[in-house]
Amino acid sequence: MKESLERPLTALTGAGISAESGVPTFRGQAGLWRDYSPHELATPDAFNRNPELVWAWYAWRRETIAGCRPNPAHRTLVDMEESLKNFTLITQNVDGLHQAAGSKRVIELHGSIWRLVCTGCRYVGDDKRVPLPDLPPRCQICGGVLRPDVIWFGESLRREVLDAAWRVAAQSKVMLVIGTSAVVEPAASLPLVAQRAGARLIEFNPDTTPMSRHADQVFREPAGKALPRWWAETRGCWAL
Ligand code: BJW
Ligand code: ZN
Repeated sequence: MKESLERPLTALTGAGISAESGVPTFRGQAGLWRDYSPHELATPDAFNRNPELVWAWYAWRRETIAGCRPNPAHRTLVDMEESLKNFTLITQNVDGLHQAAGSKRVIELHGSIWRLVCTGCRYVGDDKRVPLPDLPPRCQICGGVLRPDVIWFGESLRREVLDAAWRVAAQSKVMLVIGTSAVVEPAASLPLVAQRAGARLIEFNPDTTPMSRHADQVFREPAGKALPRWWAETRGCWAL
């Protein structure tokens, strides 16, 4: 009997899942934080001090991401969503590549680089233009400075987004932890929440992370290779 039929499967993704698409990760040898300081670019203070500098960095990243396409790991998660009754994708990524691949239900913990929010009137809207005509971009309603709708260090995640992710984690029976260094809180706690509630953890990451010692199974390979293979081998065990 397929005992796992109705068991909720959850995936938590990080920057590593987009690495094979050409999107730089944050940490590690080729990571963004090697050449750029998070304190100068990814905090509300940094933005208040120097919005031009922060926007130059985000404009460059938007341009880079715009030239990237989803890879087999993103597409495998689309197949999981389309095939399974009970699958949830939680991502820390702001690049939109899960949606570009075709994932419809994505919990975006850290927001989206393709959405802007006004620091004046709080207007929020999608803006996928690359390049943006003016930097920093301005709000059409109040003239205030727009910022990327992402979560910076020291900022709280949206309450409803975090609650949803926490709930899903606590109900998971298997959580796939894919391409994250698992050091940024509160995202890094989600696999442990799942495990404490009885879930099996499966990590897909070429490198060791603080999550590795908790994982029940580890694939030390690029996600674009290991995830499609894992899914091809196990999809028959899940309710389709
Ligand atoms: C591959 C691969 C391949 C390569 N296949 N894999 C509790 C304890 C300690 C600190 C804190 C805490 N609570 C809060 C904090 C502070 C802070 C924090 O966690 N700091 C730690 C770093 C120490 N957290 C926060 O500030 C958060 N807010 C918060 O908690 O609010 C409440 C609060 C506030 C203040 C004080 C206390 C509480 C907000 C965190 C926001 C993170 N923002 C960023 C930027 C988003 C916008 C943007 O993109 O511009 O989010 S930082 C950056 O890190 C980004 C990512 O989403 C996030 C996680 O990174 P990720 O995805 O794991 O990427 P990498 O690069 O780290 O790892 C890539 C991995 O892929 C590696 O392992 C590779 O090996 C692997 N890989 N190729 C598979 N082919
Ligand atoms: Zn405004």
